[in-house]
Amino acid sequence: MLLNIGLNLVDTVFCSVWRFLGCQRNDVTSFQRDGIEAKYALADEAFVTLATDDSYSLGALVLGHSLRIVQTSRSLVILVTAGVTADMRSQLASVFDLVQEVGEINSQDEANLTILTRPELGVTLTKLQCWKLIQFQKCVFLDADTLVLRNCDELFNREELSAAPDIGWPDCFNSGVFVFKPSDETYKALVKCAKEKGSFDGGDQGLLNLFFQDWATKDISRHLSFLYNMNSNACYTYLPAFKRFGNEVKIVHFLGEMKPWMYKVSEGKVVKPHQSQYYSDHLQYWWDLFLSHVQPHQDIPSNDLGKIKLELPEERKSSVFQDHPMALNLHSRQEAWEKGQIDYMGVDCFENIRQKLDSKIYGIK
Ligand SMILES: [Mn+2]
Repeated sequence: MLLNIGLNLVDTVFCSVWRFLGCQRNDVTSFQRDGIEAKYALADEAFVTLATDDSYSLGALVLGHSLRIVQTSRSLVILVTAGVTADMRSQLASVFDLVQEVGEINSQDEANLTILTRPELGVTLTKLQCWKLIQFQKCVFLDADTLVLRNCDELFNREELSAAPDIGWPDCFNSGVFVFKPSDETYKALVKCAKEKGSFDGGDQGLLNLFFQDWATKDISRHLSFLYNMNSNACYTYLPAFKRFGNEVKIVHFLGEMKPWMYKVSEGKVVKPHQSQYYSDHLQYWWDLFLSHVQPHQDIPSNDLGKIKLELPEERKSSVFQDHPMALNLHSRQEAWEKGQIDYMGVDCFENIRQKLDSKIYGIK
């Protein structure tokens, strides 16, 4: 007993000194706690993300390191599903304080019963399981395709549900970054809402906007600044604002089909389909973190980076890794346009559109 208390004390003091020094965590021996990999006593607030396969886990690893670099004082948690391999889980455990499996089939769980009647909500309900992390008082959810540029621990001063407006429909919030309070009651109510109303966009964003439908009108303090969830494409839609505020951005969100890990990299530099200074800074930062913090722990030859762990649909596999990811096939490009996800700096850049018009009108190739 006394020995236990002593060991705990040593552990606590060691962790505090370790945190104070801001050291890399990878060097610390991990231990198992109740089947959960964890290294430290958890804080009562946490950043939470989710990975459903190994490619999103690469995003999560970079996100985790970006949070360590800005020296957050909160715990880092990742929810993983069966699609994440054991190797990847142990890598995740070197950055995250808690790697929590979710989405197991359990006939007692109402979420699983809901999936039986509404299979399209499967992944959505997986994300909602973040509300079950009731060991934490408050959490901030970050999509695995976000990247933290500056410390944003002040987000924990906000209440549920705080989020930034969605660039496509600003009366809705974007569910890539949100502040929430874990609670079994809220989780059950969300599942009930999913079952009864579904989601108007088929994903978690549509469902959460239904559930927290007074977000737009009730309390302005629940509106997070766009600086906490800046769509990495947005600088193109309102360039003067980006020039004015862009260097204050705290969290970048790589929306759209092309994720950072899908780009090619050559000698440490991202190969882009089109020149674009601002966007490329964020993309390059993502790759700088990947190359310095993630890749050294992967068994991937450097020229095969990002390829091996990716699990893309067959029809896209061949195209996304070409030098010019003119990539996405016509059907998915049309879908992306209809969803407002226009690849302004890639295949849909003005120069390409002009060339197409020229070729149609003047026959110029
Ligand atoms: Mn996202």
